[in-house]
Amino acid sequence: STLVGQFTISGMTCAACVNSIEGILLDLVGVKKAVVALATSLGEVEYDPNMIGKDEIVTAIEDAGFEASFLQ
Ligand code: 9UX
Repeated sequence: STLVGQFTISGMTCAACVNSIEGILLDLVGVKKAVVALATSLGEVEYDPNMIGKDEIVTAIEDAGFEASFLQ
């Protein structure tokens, strides 16, 4: 199955941050798609909830030095 989740990210200051976070997310087992936007500070992931949860996704982003929280 697939869930879609949106999250806010703070700490992104240049375009390379976007590529970095997208790469980190796509490396996580269970994440199928990841899109991050610098201008809006928003991100969206498609993930398999049987393989990964929002908590692990947030932790991966925060381990890279950013703050993240899911909208719902
Ligand atoms: Mo730009 Mo982001 O030099 O982690 S890559 S600030």
